Amino acid sequence: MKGKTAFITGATSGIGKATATHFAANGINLILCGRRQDRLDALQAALRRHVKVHTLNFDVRNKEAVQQAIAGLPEDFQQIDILINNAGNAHGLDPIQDGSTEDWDAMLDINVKGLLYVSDAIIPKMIRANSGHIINIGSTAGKEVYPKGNVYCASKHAVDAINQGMRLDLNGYNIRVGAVNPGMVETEFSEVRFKGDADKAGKVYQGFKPLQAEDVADIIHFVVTRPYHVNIADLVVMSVDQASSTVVNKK
Ligand code: NDP
Ligand code: 8X3
Repeated sequence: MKGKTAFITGATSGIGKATATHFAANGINLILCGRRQDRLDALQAALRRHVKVHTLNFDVRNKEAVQQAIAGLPEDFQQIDILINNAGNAHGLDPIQDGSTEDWDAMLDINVKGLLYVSDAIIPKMIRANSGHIINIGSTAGKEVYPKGNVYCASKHAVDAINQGMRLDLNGYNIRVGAVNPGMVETEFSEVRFKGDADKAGKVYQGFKPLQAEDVADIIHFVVTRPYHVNIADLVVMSVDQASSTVVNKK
């Protein structure tokens, strides 16, 4: 993998940032994406002593911005060997009858359509190269539905379906496609879900040992470093304290 290039969406925080850091330590060049430029700059400054790093600032909901950013990549970063479709979040945790249509739009536009826009711009490059690896970050929320999870779970079930669809349609092009589906990971995820309410967000991870972003990054690195003929198609990972979306051994 040393010397290959990875394109990571949602690299400014959590799983994406930890994956970027892990990849850099292992010699993988990086295209880091997100909307918070200060964080992209700080990460680039920290990692460029190890590998080549390019940053792209776009909102995955903006199809034209996604296309322009990827079309304008400098020569050195034109070949993308690994795509980590990671950008995403939950917005709200409400019964369907009380849900906000703005939250629903955000989750479907970012987690589903944004993932598709980025993939649409990168898959042709991989087909031309007859090589590539796409990792879609799903969730246990894409494997089961939990109370009040409604639309977030729907968005992650869509990621599960898209992952399977990509693998079927790209069969024959020598492109690996797989999903990594984590359970609860202690990142900024719950702060976003609860719209900045740090107390509420903190409580989600109290009383048990949740996964850390670095745990997931380590697994993603394992997935990309298997021999090329080995494609990890679908992987679910949870804390030892978690058995399902609703069964968590909290003290
Ligand atoms: P974080 O909130 O820590 O990170 C989310 C990342 O997504 C940020 O880098 C953010 O960057 C980016 N992002 C969000 N919205 C947009 C947008 N509209 N355009 C571009 N980038 C965007 O959460 P996690 O690291 O936990 O989440 C990463 C992925 O993992 C998500 O897909 C999430 O659903 C999934 N996941 C998380 C779990 C958890 O418990 N934490 C468990 C299972 C899956 P910026 O704001 O700078 O744009
Ligand atoms: C994030 C994990 O349990 O909040 O995908 O859905 S959960």
